[in-house]
Amino acid sequence: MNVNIMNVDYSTKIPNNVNLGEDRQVLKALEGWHPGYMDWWSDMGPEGFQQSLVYLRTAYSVDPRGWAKFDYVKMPDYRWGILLAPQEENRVIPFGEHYGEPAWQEVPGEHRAMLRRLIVIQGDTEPASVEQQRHLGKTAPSLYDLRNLFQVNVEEGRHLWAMVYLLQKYFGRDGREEADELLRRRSGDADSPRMLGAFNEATPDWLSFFMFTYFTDRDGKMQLHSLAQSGFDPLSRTCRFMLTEEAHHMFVGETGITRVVQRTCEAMRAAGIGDPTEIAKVRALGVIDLPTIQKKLNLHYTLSLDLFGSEVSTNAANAFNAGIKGRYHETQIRDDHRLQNATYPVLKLVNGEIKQVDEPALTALNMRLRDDYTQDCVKGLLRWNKVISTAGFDYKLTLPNVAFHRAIGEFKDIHATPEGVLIDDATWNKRKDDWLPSTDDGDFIASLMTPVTETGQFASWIAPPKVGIDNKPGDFEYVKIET
Ligand code: BYC
Repeated sequence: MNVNIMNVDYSTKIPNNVNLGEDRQVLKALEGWHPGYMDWWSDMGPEGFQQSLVYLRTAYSVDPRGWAKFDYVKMPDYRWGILLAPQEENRVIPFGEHYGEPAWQEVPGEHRAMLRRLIVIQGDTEPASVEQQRHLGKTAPSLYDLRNLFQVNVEEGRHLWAMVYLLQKYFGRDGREEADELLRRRSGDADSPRMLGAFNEATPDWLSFFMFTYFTDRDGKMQLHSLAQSGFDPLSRTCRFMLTEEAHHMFVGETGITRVVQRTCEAMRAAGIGDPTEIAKVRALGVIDLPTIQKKLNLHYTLSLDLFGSEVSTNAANAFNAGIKGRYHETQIRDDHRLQNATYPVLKLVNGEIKQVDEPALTALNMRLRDDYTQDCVKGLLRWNKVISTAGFDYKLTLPNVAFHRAIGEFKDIHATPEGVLIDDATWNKRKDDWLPSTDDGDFIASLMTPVTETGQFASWIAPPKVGIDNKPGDFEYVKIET
């Protein structure tokens, strides 16, 4: 591998490894977009803390062995840049009608609209999550967590840059217009919302933040993996590098939930509580009871399932046929990579019952990706349940049935219990607070969200992490707060 290709050029205003210095037109377009981005960051990025020094990791190379450097940075000075994984020599399109043909270095004209739409949707989620999380700094349970929040935020900002680069370099004037629109839409705005459902929901507290980074960022992982297979090579390379950053976001979610569960179990043991469903007693200890954690999990998992689109989708089939969006780990799958005659089992509503039906594999690609996602989600649940059982409690966190609480796809018009039993509207209305966070649950969690800003200290409801970021000691000052 050529090391020069991997190292990032910091000589232009926009750090990059795509030779922007010699691509005057795109550099100019990006420099033109930059002030609008900075305005957006100052209006919609983390509230407060913009003058604080944050111990952040910045990418300085795309070499997987050592791509990041840690240092104190003020967030507005973070070097957002354009970073693509190195070009693979002789890469071919790994699926669809163009299977085996050389990967495209330019946008294939016939698939231009579809490609642009997928890039815009991906791009739209990145700033949306920053907007959803902007107020969380005020209630961080520790400096360690505060730093992780900001790391996630600056990287989502960089992922927006990544998509904007593709739009501006490869899609001419309409690409530039889409890039501007990405800064105009706002999460949850009545007139100009973000494009996908989950990105217009509130992230009201830190438990939601951890659930979001576990479940919703994991949708991001699956979608990025599928786009990393794309026959459009610049998109593939962009997504491959984004995935290296994404891993930390899911780490934040997984370990965050582990630490909440651990703290709850420790507190219950210390107080001699044997039954985790004695909610009032557990809450009196200043920790979040396991049934409420389960409700938050139900909410964020199902919102994230909706992000996969309909189970049966011609959009998905077209994108696959065109060689634009592949399957998770496409190149490792042993089949013809065209799926002309294959079928895939899909859960559908048939005569008022949830039934498994074989559908053409091509139109069932969203379902397949969603199944891969669910398998990936289970790993965290095993870890959290291990913490609970090791502490001696008989309680298990579970993933709800895919028919439960859905707004997209087969089950959007019916109600089901988390176990997948179909129920009528009246039963749903009566029971939904047993399964999803209620106003009371929200108020209780909000009551715990008092900020902790002393080094090495943690809020009552969360255990400290096992190790620090960049191997720093427990009392490390991850954020030097300036107001
Ligand atoms: N909300 O054919 P269908 C991330 C629309 S997260 C609202 O079933 P398709 C991140 C759909 O657009 C990953 N609308 O869907 C995480 C279509 O409309 P049109 C983001 C929805 O196209 C955390 C119609 O319904 N990346 O990176 O097969 C922090 C029929 O849809 C929704 C991507 O999603 C919804 N949930 O699949 C930061 C990758 N679902 O066109 C970042 C790019 C569907 O008929 N996107 N609709 O008007 C895609 O691959 C696909 O567009 C989707 C939908 C998977 C989203």
